[in-house]
Amino acid sequence: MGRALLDEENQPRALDKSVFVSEPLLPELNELMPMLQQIWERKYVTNHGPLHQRLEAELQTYLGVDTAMLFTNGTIGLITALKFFDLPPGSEVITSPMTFAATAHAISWNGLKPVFADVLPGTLTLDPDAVAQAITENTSAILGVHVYGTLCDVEAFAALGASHDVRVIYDAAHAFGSTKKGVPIGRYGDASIFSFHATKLFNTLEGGLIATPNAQDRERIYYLRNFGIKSEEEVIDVGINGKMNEVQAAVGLLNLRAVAGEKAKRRQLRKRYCDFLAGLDGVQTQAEQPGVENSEQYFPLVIDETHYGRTRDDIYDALKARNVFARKYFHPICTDFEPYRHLPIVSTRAMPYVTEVKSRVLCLPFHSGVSEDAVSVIADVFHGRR
Ligand code: T4K
Repeated sequence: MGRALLDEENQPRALDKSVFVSEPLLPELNELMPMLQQIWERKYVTNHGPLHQRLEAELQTYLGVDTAMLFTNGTIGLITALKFFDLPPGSEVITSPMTFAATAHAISWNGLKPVFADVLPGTLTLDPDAVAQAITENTSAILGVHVYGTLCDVEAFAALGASHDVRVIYDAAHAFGSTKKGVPIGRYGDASIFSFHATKLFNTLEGGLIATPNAQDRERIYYLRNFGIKSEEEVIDVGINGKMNEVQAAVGLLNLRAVAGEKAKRRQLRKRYCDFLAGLDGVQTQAEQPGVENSEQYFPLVIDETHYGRTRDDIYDALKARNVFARKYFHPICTDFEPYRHLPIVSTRAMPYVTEVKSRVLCLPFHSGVSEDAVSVIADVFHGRR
């Protein structure tokens, strides 16, 4: 038997077309084109245009909040939200290291000090006991992250915020449309910031939004978003340029109508994944949270080599060899990055749980573009089949 044939036989079954962790939900071009034509005819392309106004109003209703302010991306939304609360310069904001770098950067960009606290086994969200331990007289806010769409313990943080007189803010980049006991997630805490990046369930190509449960927040956030301009001759605040343009808004208006369908497909995919992962010792799927509507943003796993026999990296590499590009979100964690490397992680344990779990996390491709064939290739990898 020729060597070439042997090699071919030894090759794993790979997909012809690569599949990525995320794939943007995009409107049909025939629906988008007439909207673009209108924008071109109006020649009003940004600065709170009519499509921007419509999208903002629709999202305020969809998210069930009293203030909903669109932003050009989630990071500028986070930076602006922290600015909005006028936290004392140099004060401490407690957050999770298990997040995208933007969460910590937004704190630093405001001249505030990020303080990292441990996460909970099971949910991988910020541990309220570790946060309580991290609170000092210099703490001005808690910035929880609904990581992967798994919700923080919002009741515990409300209690901590009230008893220590600190703000409670949520990075809700992954929690679009989530509810807890029927209450929209943007109604918890002082503010929640969503991301509408292309990789998010609901996207405007790039985009973001600050939501708050208070209607009176709208006016100042409006000024902060637009250089602090009140009139042609008045600038009343130290604002930034955080405006979303009309093309982003047009994509958002169309995508908002498609979100329910995309979510339904992701729920089916979640079930397919859970079915073949069930019974695999050492492979933990996302925590089920009773009374919570999951945002269907990510499908995270925690892979424990001691029980499963293979590492997270073994699986990542095996998937990659088959053209399946899973991601190790969020490893490295923030404290592995140069700007935050010197900072400790406050924990109730001798060794922070996040430093153990970081090398076990993996997000599988999670969107309607994941074919049945891809699911079967991924199942083969987890079950050690060629
Ligand atoms: N807070 C949290 C907790 C966040 O996760 C994020 C963003 C933010 C705050 C900040 O929000 P934004 O300022 O971004 O609105 C991606 C996204 O760029 C980022 O938005 C997201 N979190 C983060 C978790 O993921 P990368 O560096 O992983 O992106 P990239 O380019 O590697 O894309 C991932 C995969 O998605 C690619 O393998 C292919 C696919 N993809 C990507 C893009 C850009 C597409 O199919 N089409 C595309 O256009 O950060």
